[in-house]
This record gives sequence, C-alpha cells and structure tokens, in this order.
Amino acid sequence: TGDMSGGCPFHGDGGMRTLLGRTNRDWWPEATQLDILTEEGKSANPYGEDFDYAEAFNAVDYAALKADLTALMTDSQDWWPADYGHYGPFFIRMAWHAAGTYRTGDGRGGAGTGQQRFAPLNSWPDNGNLDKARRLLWPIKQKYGRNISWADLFILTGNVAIESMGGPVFGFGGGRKDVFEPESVYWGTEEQWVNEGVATRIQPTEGRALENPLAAIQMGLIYVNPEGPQGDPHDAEGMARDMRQTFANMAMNDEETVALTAGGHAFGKAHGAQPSETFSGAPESEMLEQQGFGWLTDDEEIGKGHITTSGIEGAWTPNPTQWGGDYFRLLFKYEYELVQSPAGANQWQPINPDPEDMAPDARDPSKKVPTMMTTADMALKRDPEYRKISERFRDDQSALDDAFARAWFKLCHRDMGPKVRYLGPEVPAEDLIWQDPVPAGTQVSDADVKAFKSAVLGSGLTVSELVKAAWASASTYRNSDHRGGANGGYIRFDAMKNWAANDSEELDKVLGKLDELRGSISMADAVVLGGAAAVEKAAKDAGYDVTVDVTTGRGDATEDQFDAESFEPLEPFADGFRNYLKTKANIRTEDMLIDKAHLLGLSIPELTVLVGGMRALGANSGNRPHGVFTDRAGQLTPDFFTNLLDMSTKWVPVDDSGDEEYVGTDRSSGEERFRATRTDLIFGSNSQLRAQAEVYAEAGSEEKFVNDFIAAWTKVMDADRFDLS
Ligand code: HEB
Repeated sequence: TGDMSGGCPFHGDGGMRTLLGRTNRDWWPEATQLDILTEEGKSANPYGEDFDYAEAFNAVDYAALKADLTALMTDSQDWWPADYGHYGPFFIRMAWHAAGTYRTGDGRGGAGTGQQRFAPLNSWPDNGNLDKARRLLWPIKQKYGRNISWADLFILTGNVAIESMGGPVFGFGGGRKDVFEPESVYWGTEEQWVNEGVATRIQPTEGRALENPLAAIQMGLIYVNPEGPQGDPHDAEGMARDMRQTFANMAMNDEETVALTAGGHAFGKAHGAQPSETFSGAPESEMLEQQGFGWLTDDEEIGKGHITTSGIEGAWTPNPTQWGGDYFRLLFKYEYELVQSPAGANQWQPINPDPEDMAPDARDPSKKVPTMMTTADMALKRDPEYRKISERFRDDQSALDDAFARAWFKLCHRDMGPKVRYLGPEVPAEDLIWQDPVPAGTQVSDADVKAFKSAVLGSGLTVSELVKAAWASASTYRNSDHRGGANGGYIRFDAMKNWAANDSEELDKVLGKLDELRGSISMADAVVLGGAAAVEKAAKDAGYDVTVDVTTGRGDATEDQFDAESFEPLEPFADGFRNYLKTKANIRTEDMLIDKAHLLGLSIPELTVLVGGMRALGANSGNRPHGVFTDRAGQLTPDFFTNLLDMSTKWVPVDDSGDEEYVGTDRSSGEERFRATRTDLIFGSNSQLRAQAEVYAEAGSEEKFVNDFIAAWTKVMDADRFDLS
C-alpha cells in the first residue's frame, strides 16, 4: 500500500508552498477572526487549565446518556425532519466524517478534538448539512455539559445510531478533549472546492500522485468523489485506485475499506432532490441571522424532503434503517445503469428491480422509489480485489458484521493513541495492533538509576552518541495521533533503527552497549536514562551540577506488537533538531522544523532552547558540523546563540548547494568560522525566533539556558507517558 503517494511528505508538484496551504482567512476573509485575542498565550478554552476531562467523563451517567441518544434517533424535529423517522444514518455520516479526516502522513485530522464544529471542516462541501446533525445533538450536549465533549459525543452518537438500527458495534473509548478554536492543519493549496471544478489530486497520466500527507482526492472531500474521478462515472479503474489510495492514507486496507463503505451504506440515503442552485452558501459564509447554519433552502421544501446534500438521490437498500445484507445482495443481484439525479448527479440504478427491492420514500413509507449506488459503491464490484471481498461478505453476513464493527472502531479511535487514553465502560478488552500495545514496565529504583547512569558514562559512549539515541527514540512522538515516542522501545527494531536520520551503525553500537549494561531495566527506559546521563555530564562540564530526572516505567513492545509498516509515516523527512534533511522538499526546511516542533507539542521557547542545546551537544545527524557554533562541543552551553548573534560573523550561502549550506566567515579576516543550515540561521533571521535567541545569549542566562533545556528535553522524553496520569 501507499505506492501511489510520493513517499516523502510535502512533495507534490507545484512550487514552494507555505506550511498551512490555504487557511480559513483565505477561504473566508469576511469572517470575524478571533486570533488577536489568543495572542500572548491567552487560552481560548473556557473550562480553564485545571479542568480534568477524564474525571468529568468518568462521572457521567453513561447509561442515561446512551438512552437519551437512543431516544433522540426517532425524535424528529420539524426544522429538519428525520428521513424514515430515524436520524441514525445521518448521525453515522456525521461521526464518520468527524473521524475520516485522519491521515497517517502526519497523524493530523480525525475526531479527537471536535474540529467539525469549526472552519474549514464545518463548511467543507462534503460535510454538507452536518451542521443540522450537530444542532440536533445540542440538547444532549447541553444536558450533560462538560461531562461529555463534543468530540466524544460525535463518535458515541454514531455508535448508538448503529446499535439502534441493529448493527454490530465493537466498543467505545471516550477521552477526546474538545478544543475551542480551529486547529492549523494543512489541507492543500487549491483555491477552489471540489464542487467548483478543482482538479483531482491523483492524475497518473500527468505523473501526479496524492501529495502526502493529504488523504482526500480534492479540496473539501473526506476521501473520494462519489461520482467518480473528476466526476467521471465510467472510470471504474480510477475510482478503485482513488479509493484504495485515500483509504490507505487513513490506515485502511482493502477489507476495511469494503466493510466500512458497504456497512455504512446499509443505512440511510443520499440527498439530491433538487438542483444545487436552490441552496445557499456554507455555514462560515452565511448571514448572521442564520446562526451558524448553511446550505439553506426554504422550509416548505425541507418539509417535503426536497433536500440536496451531495446531489446524489436515493437509498442503497430497501431497509435504510435496518442493518443487514441488502447492500451486497442488491449490488450483485442487479445490473446497474447510469442515471442522473434530479440535482444532475451521476449515479447508478438497478435495472428492472423487483418490487420488494424498491426503497421507501424518505417522507412517505407507502411510496416506493428505486434504490441506487454511487460510482464509489460500484467499485466494490467493478474492481477485482474489492469484488472478491464483497462476494465473501455477501455470502457470510457474520464476517461482514465482524469486519464492519472492527473497522468502524478503528476508524473512530485510531487517532487516540495508546489504549490507556480510552475512558468509559465500553472499552474493549482485546488489544489491537494499531493501538501500538506496550506491556507495562517497571519502576527502576533510585539506586539502580544512579548505578546505571554512571555505568553508561563509564562505558566509553559519548555525550553526542547518547543524546542522539535518546532523541531518535523519543522524538518519534506525534501529538497529532499520539503515536510514537520512547515507550515501547521501538527504536531497537531494525525498521526504525535503520531510518536514515538515525545513523544506524552508531545507534546500533549505542543500543548494544546500553543493552549490556541495563540488567532488568527496559530498553525503552535505558535509552532515556542514557540520554539523561549524557545531559547531566554536559551540564556538569559546563559548570552546572544538575540532575535530569527520569520517570521510569516504560515497557518494551515485542516484535509482534510492532507493526513496522504502520510506523513508516513516523520516519522524519526533516528533523531540524538534528539538522537532518532527507531530500529537499517543496516546503522550506525551516518550516518543517516548525511542523516537527508542533507535532512534539513544543512552545516557541522550548523549540529554541532545544535546538541551541542539541547543537551544543553535537547531536546532528551524520555528525555534521553545521550549527555547532562552539569550540567546546559536548558541553551544555548557549554558545549556539551567542555566536549566531555575533556581528563579527558574516553569512553567505554556498553556491549551488543542494544541502542548503551557509558559510560564516570572520568579517575582517575573511577566515571561515562556521557552517550552518537554514534551520540554524532561521534563529537569527526570523524576528520572533531572533528575540528568543537573544534571551539565551544574554549575559546571565547560562543557568536559565541549562534549566530550560533540561525541562524541554524531559518534556520530549515523557511526551508519550499517558500511562502516568
Ligand atoms: Fe457514505 C451517505 C459517499 C464511505 C456512511 N455517502 C453518503 C452520501 C454520499 C456518500 C455521496 C450521500 C450524502 C447525502 O446526504 O447526499 N461514502 C461515500 C463515499 C465513500 C463513503 C464516496 C467512500 C468510498 N459512508 C462511507 C463510510 C461510511 C459511510 C466509510 C461509514 C462507515 N454515508 C454513510 C451513511 C450515509 C452516507 C450512513 C447516509 C447519511 C444519511 O442518510 O443522511
């Protein structure tokens, strides 16, 4: 899988792009922007810093909440009546679109923080009318308040919807903490939405692959265009290709893709009862008095069910509010012909359906209408690989039940990281490989920690080697999907050890030595303890006698708890902390440093002090000299900052350097002093980063530098310790 994507994130065609691509400000310049109020670190979260969501969630009356959600399913409201008297299918689509933005490339997207409430997601064409689904939930959100986040509520409601229509569910883990502002996620650079004719991202004839980390085929879609690639219903091969690639970028294989799509479309209908010119703009651009609603049409039309969302019209099965095998039964029983919906969309209709295979009208059960399939659904029988799986599911309902339940659970939870983060009474006992299970570790006694640290320092391993090994392990963590990190000891597996950034020969030597010395300490802890010992030594050599505290208790995952392929996207293509760049991308290298810092959950001062400190410790990948602005490498000094800001050095780029290299020479003698990369010089060039660098270069800042470095270092080492809280 994944062979269509260019391998390297940030590599697409087109010129140099900015880190965020097109942002809310670009899409909706007229919308009121609140960001000036979150300047100077002021939080937008009204619950405050001390709010403990886990505690609040654990106090919720879970059974009562589920009962209320079940009752909501059939409590049809005049302002948005339920199709077939049941909101279940609508809520499943809401949940799936909340979770479906996840992509493995950078771990961003997903249901984890309730982003569907905010732009751009609230206004994506593919999220059409989900503003109504969320509003239907408001009375329940209001009733349970802070005890259930919107993010959890979206997913739990999807689960209850499936259960209330007789569908199979594998479990539910709560713990998704809401945020109160849009997250900055790269969704692409296109300046038009899918329905405005923007070109599809996969175009093999032009040598175009889906740009990593993106996982949707066009701007404003969750995955693929339901009408076919670029709207072409005849391109069966292209449809399957697009589905396979986008679902792979969301960590789904063929079987999961088939089970999810067929299982999802066992329920509900598509909406294309009238031409799309008859409804208004998306919520983010709508008039004040619409109070957050978009895609408006008049009340009378809504009452009659004349609703257009995707533009496709009709149900997939004769029983759209009942789980069962009708989807595959119909898909294979009939030949389908291409027709157009009243809204003009391409869709497929069974030829000569038997009367019992007609669907009820969404508002009037006595009226019968034809069922339909989208071009995407048709791929499940037109593509040979999908077809094999589909036929198996058609013939074995319990296999579909199990596959759908598991794939749905994964869809909704794969951005939550380790299972210790799940809350509530419905967390499944079974460990799943995509949860990256790690056996519990053990605390190392203070005496053993001390003995191990001194053994490590006496072993001949250098500060640089130990720091690099610890960083290689811990810095794999991503705050987006909470994967990676030092826990699990994954760094010792070849698949990760041999990443180009890791200088595997040197790393292998370090790990071997640590293994020899560690006794009963886990490898995961040993690597972090080795790093701590090295930082302590480096601080001591610089004149500061400090302790780098390590919270031990990390476990070592076994070889079969490690899904090597699923860790591939965690490999850094750039790691400015180690001055590492695999290949030049179409995004600036310094911007990739900022991206990495964001994924590590670092603040600007933490980013700054870490880069300066890592340079002083000689932690560059390949042991390059770049940015090591000191003649006492290996000591924890702020020399990086003092020398960078020293006006007696003049910087010039090395001509035609593919390495983006710069030379710093003595302004008067012309003699070469240092070499640097873009990620080094950005701390003198960017005005905000320069302001940070100045703080650490100021007289009297040496001790602050040491303490701040150790705090930021420890934060990275512990970033994945959800087992502690
Ligand atoms: Fe789906 C609906 C497409 C997948 C679930 N979808 C729908 C529609 C469309 C689609 C077009 C219509 C909308 C309107 O309303 O108009 N899908 C699609 C595609 C895909 C999908 C293309 C990929 C292949 N789904 C899916 C999944 C799921 C789903 C995965 C889950 C699991 N859907 C769904 C539902 C619905 C839909 C439930 C219904 C809704 C209502 O009823 O409202």
